[in-house]
Amino acid sequence: MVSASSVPSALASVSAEVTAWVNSVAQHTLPSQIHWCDGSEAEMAALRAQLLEQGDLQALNPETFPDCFLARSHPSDVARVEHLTFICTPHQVDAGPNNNWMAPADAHAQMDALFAGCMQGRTLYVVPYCMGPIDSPYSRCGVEITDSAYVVLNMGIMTRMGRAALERIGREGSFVRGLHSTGELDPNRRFIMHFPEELSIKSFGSGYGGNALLGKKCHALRIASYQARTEGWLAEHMLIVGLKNPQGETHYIACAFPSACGKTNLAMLIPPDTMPGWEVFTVGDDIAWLHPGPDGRLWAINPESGYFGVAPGTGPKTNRNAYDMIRKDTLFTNVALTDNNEPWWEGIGSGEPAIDWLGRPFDKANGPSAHPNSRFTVSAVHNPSYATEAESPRGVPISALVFGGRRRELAPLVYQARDWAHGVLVGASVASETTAAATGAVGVVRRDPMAMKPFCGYNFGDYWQHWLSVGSKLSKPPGIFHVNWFRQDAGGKFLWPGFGDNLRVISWILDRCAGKAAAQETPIGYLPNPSDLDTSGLHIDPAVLAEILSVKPEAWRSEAAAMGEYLDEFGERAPAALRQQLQALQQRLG
Ligand code: OXD
Ligand code: MN
Repeated sequence: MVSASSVPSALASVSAEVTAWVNSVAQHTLPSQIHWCDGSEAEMAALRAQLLEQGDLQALNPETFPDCFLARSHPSDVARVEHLTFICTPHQVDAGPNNNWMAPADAHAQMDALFAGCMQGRTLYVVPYCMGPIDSPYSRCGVEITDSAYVVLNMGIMTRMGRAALERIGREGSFVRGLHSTGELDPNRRFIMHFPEELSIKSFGSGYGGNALLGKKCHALRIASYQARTEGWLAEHMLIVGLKNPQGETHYIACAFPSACGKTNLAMLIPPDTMPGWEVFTVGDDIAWLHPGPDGRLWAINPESGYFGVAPGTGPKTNRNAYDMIRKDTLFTNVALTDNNEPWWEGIGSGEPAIDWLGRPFDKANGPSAHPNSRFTVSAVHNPSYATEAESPRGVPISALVFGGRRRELAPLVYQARDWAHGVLVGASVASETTAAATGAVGVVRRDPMAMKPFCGYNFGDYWQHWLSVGSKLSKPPGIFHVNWFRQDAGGKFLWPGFGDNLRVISWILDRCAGKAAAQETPIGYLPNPSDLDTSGLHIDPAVLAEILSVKPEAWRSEAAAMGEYLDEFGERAPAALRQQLQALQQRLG
């Protein structure tokens, strides 16, 4: 073990608290060296060179994909592990039925046993990072200790990582402590533990993104949601996108969809040719931190600085911006390769796979060539639609909040909640088919309130109460909407074209917020009449449009009853105001 005297002199202003913590972790995990990350390009290049030499990274075709690399994870370590993810609060009720729970002392004992001596022969990397623009009062810092150079490279893209973050920590004194080791990548010795009251995380046994890049889901959602509750703001699983209409006005919306339901695509949407004059600016594609502003509006920052996007399905027709942005400086994980050493995945639109994600010659009998949850990690500044406002310390004002899920039936294309409290019920009722972003069955409908089921760091009952109280601080609250791009007919054919055409729905949403668009009042909220949507140049059967813009009271009565049962799971923590909203919905449904 080396001592913390190895703090480089250029980083000498490190706070004593960080140094003491790094020292105590090193004494416990026994690394052969300690590396304090400064976040420089030279440091990243050296780490890439080291991983290339070890064979843990592979360079891709330097002509067509310059500075792009492929990493292959352990085949049992390809997604978030919700069943091994815990919230550790002194009282189980504070974690709620929405989380796995363990008492903090037990969790620490279990994790400390796993971490004992686990870094022998390895380097301990100290990764200081800032979630959000470095000069924003809304940003929060953390330090991740990890023994994975792959994690450091990803954190270097996904967060403001290095010297400036360490300096801010030195000034502020407080930071989230994230301790990570890949261990032996043994699924039986894998846990992701969160200690919200201590602002700390311990993650062992996985190198996969959401389990190992602790700034992302662990800090920016689970710990931050807890912090946000105590400080009066919201940490949400939402993309943030700016839309400039042909009249030159820009409005921002934040949208919560479960993992792998198209947040990245919507955040980078390309307007259809039949809607000239619209422009789209991406602020973020996964996480939004929302603060009531002094002007009574809700303001959002994106705490991340990169995208950890799902590769399959990304092609020139579905997401041209993403397709273009990942042609340089991109780290791919678990994608397939062409015989020209270019990355490949299902839905890329051209080429053919030669080598599958496991490194075997491609054989379609083995299933998809790229893992369904294969990813790209890339800096946000490479996105052709990147919004410079993503750097704004005060964030962007939000005109509409949009919830959505992947549902074959029931939920119409779009509807608007009657007001904020009804919108909280709409968000709490989100249900969606599960995807490959987490291990477990795919395609099963489950409740995923606010798309936060895997990410809320405390009891959902308290969380909905917090949503209601944030609303009461907003004199100009955003409108709240629900969308469903995924309606299918009996044969499994999608009824709505999606992608760029989703702008037609967003345009209606923005017009509703501006009081300019008509709607029909239904028991579940306000829906556009087919004629209220801009369908110019869209080839959609009017009967299909009418179908996806209709409400079936019988099916909604069952949905409301199921929602009542779901709220009952939260007992007295479920806010009375939410139950009243549900009763009012049931009355309207008759
Ligand atoms: C993600 C996820 O990686 O939601 O963003 O799983
Ligand atoms: Mn996500």
